[in-house]
Amino acid sequence: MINTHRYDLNDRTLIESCVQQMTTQGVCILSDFLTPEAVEILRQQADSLAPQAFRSASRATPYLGPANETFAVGHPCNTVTQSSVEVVAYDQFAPEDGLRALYEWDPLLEFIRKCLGLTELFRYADPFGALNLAVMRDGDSLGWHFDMTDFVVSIAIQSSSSGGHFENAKQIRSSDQPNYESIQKVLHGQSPELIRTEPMTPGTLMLFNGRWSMHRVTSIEGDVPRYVALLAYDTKPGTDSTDTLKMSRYGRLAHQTNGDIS
Ligand SMILES: O=C(O)CCC(=O)C(=O)O
Repeated sequence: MINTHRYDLNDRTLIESCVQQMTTQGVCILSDFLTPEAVEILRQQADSLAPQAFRSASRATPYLGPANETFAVGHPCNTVTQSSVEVVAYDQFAPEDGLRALYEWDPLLEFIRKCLGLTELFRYADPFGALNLAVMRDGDSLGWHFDMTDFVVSIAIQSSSSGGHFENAKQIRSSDQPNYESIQKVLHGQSPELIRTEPMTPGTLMLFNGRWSMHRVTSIEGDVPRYVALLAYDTKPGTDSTDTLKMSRYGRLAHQTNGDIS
């Protein structure tokens, strides 16, 4: 599935360049990471999986919480944006589905670990959240937000006919600089110079640190759904998400059988 003519997963120069991009830019785009044949297979499988996706909608600040009205009107902590998306959860993929095979393939895990400059990396232990297919249809969008995690790995599978752009206000804040002023300008459309559109063409693998870079997906237009795979990892083994997050994103909880989480 991987375009090994262009990307040798053991190539140290490639890995060093990814580490460098992640360190300096917080984003690393590997276009044509998958072969066109693989993208077509994944697209067809996504078409079959998409009807099972769970639809959710939310209104939240860029920090993913409710508006805090003790801040002035227009302040990022008091500004909510709308998001809506459908998600196919990890447990809804068949073992032979291409995306699942790719996610469970150890050399890819190793490659991503090295590109992130980490000594250890584990697949996420959330039975729903480890691998997601995000399906966005006409009118769907993801509002400006920061992620709660240091990195996200995504693979673009299908673009919508129009809209659905991944916009990024790159490294707009840092651990010691909340930079509310610039964030407010981006939120209110007053700083287009701070925004770039990441080229998420089908087959692209993107490594992204969304903790410091505010990002969104612009409104989808047209009948062709946007498909993006989200591959989740953690630096610690056994990391799971909360029941609240599971209920809001997947509409259900993992059920208990024989004392085991399944
Ligand atoms: O769909 C995408 O490209 C980005 C997804 C995203 O930003 C998120 O799930 O937080």
